[in-house]
Amino acid sequence: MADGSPFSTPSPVNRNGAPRQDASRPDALRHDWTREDVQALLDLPFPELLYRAQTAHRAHFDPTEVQISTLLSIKTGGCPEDCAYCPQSSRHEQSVKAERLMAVDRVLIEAKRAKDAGAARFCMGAAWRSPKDHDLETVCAMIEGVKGLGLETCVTLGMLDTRQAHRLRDAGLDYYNHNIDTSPEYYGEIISTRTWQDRLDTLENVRDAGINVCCGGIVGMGEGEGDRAGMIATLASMPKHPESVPINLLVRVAGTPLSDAEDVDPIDFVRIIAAARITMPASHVRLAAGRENMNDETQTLCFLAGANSIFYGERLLTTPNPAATRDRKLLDSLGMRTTVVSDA
Ligand code: SAM
Ligand code: DTB
Ligand code: SF4
Repeated sequence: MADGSPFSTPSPVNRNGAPRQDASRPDALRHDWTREDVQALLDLPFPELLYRAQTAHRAHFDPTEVQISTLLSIKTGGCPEDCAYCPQSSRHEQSVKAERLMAVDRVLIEAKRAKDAGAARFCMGAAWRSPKDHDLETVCAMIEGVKGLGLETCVTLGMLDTRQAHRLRDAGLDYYNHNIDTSPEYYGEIISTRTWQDRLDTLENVRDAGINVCCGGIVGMGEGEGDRAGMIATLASMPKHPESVPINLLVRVAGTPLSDAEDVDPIDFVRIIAAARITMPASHVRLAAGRENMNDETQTLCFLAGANSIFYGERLLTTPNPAATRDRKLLDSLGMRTTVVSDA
């Protein structure tokens, strides 16, 4: 019987080989995405891929709305890990100057500034392999203070054990960011001082403590297309999808081993955003680092492919991000708005 006849059983894949969405349950979340499934999405004709991504996006979100988060590096540089992309590793020939953990009152001044500029979430990053107990107490005081301003909180502090995850939960932490960065197969090419399993263990500790998970990765580190599919499949087959999925375009920093990494084709980057949106339809997909080197047209395609979150403000952790005025102008020109923050 010809495909498409009302009497035929629908094939589990469409004519391009991509898995079909179950039309009777358009909102159902799948947790069994394989690398091949994701590759089939990446291989779709671009208009088909974007249509699928927009359909998934609209089933869960208002496509004109963008969540905005502001980043602050609360402990910069001097990190003992050797992540090849990162300017904060002390193992690279050149790295940013190591600083001490910021004082709580200085962090709160920055958080208030971010709130006044319209951020909904304040994300604090520390260049640690894992936090020491007395530093964790200071971070907990930051979390309590930032929440008191009416902002959502996110921290990224490296590896956590169960006890540390519970301590952060008790301080009221909303999100923990811990990226898988790439595929399991490529991980060892990028980082040698910890394992893929270390990463998964921390994610499990965070999840079990009841904290929302922010987990994504980086595109542009010399990985193959299969690694990109493997990264998205890993995220999308977690028992619960990360609530936030940051997709970073590598920021190439002089002195890091990846300073000369090849350019990423912008359309390939948009395809990754679309695959994240289709496979994790109810999650916020963040167009994260790398926007400073992206034109407005590519960013617009990312929004059309389902990105609904950005980092907002002149700095990421140690590198520049587009000026707030440029972002406002872009969002205004697209008729898009940012998620409103309620007052504390
Ligand atoms: N030290 C902690 C850790 O790695 O878990 C937290 C801070 S670390 C800077 C947070 C994330 O920033 C990394 O996992 C990586 O995904 C991202 N990142 C770091 N350097 C980057 C770069 N040059 N370009 C894009 N993303 C980067
Ligand atoms: C994420 O996925 N990207 C952010 C945040 N989580 C912590 C960090 C981007 C860092 C880019 C390089 C820098 O500014 O140092
Ligand atoms: Fe350290 Fe995090 Fe940078 Fe890796 S990504 S070197 S763990 S700060």
